[in-house]
Amino acid sequence: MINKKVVTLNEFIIEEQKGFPYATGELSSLLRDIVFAAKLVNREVNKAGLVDILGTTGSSNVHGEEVKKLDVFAHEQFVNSLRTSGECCGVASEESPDFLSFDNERAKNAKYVVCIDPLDGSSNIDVNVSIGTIFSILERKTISGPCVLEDFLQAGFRQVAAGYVVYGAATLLVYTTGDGVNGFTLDPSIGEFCLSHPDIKIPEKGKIYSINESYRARFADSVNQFVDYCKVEDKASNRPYSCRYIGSMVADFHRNLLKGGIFMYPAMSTHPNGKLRLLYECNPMAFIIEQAGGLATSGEQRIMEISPQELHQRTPIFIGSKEMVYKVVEYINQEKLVGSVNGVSH
Ligand code: AHM
Ligand code: MG
Repeated sequence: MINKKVVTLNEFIIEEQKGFPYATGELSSLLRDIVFAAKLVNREVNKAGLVDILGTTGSSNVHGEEVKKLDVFAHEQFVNSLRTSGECCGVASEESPDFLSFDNERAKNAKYVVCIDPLDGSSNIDVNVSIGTIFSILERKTISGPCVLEDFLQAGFRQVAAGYVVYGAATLLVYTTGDGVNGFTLDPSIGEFCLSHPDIKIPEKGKIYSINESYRARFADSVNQFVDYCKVEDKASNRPYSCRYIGSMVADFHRNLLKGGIFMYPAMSTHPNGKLRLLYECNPMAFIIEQAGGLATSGEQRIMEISPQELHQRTPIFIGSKEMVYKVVEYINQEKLVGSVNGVSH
């Protein structure tokens, strides 16, 4: 049997850095700090089933310590790791209404800010179904001193790195620094992420569509027409496509990235901007999908070109295999055209 050399994430990051002769190592170091926190979160996620034995959240455990909700725990791990990293001057987290600015001397002059959803897929946390962490790294706009809101409010095409961790049957980390997408599986026996999915490319033609169809009555007609199109029997285009929806963006996205498909969280009559957040859910996934050869749009424009106005801004999203995204946009544009002809706007 050929004994293939295992490439650990650390080795990979160092190799990748060598490709940039002027790299200072700050980004590599920041990535490692995020990965370290992810390992701590992973350990806790794996123990989640034991809460009934060790104490329910909000109560005290056998050690007399308060048992924290997992999403709060995850937020604290990432923030602590980034605060002490020295490479990050502030964090915007789904778990915090305002961004956090780090005031220690090294952090104040650090080059990067991080936007993060520490534990996404909240409805799945208590039921042992895959959840994830999503992160986006931006170079700050200000030069030094405490970070400000404008450092975070940058369009997605300015991201220098983005990634996610899926805590599933195995724990995987997928990330990009703008030079392709690579995936690493955590080997729990050695505590290292090892390269398992080099240079990921999403198939151009997918066969999976992921959407919460229970909101059908709230979607635009064009979205429903696309979903109906996915269900039509047609040998030539391999339809009907399969519907798969876990309700954890990271898990749904990850499956579609590897197998080919589209994930949608559209605008709804009740939520005109959909549900998902631009800075730490949609932008990082859009960066990854484009690097893997796919597309991400709000239906109106490329996700990574949206100019953010607020930290927790939401946007509708259609993301995945090129052909499927083109198709749904075709329906959306058709609806707009008909609307403008009839003097109705959607
Ligand atoms: P959360 O940040 O509260 O976990 O919500 C985000 C999650 C996504 O992971 C998932 O795609 C979506 O919410 C599912 O929402 P819904 O239950 O409305 O389909
Ligand atoms: Mg979330």
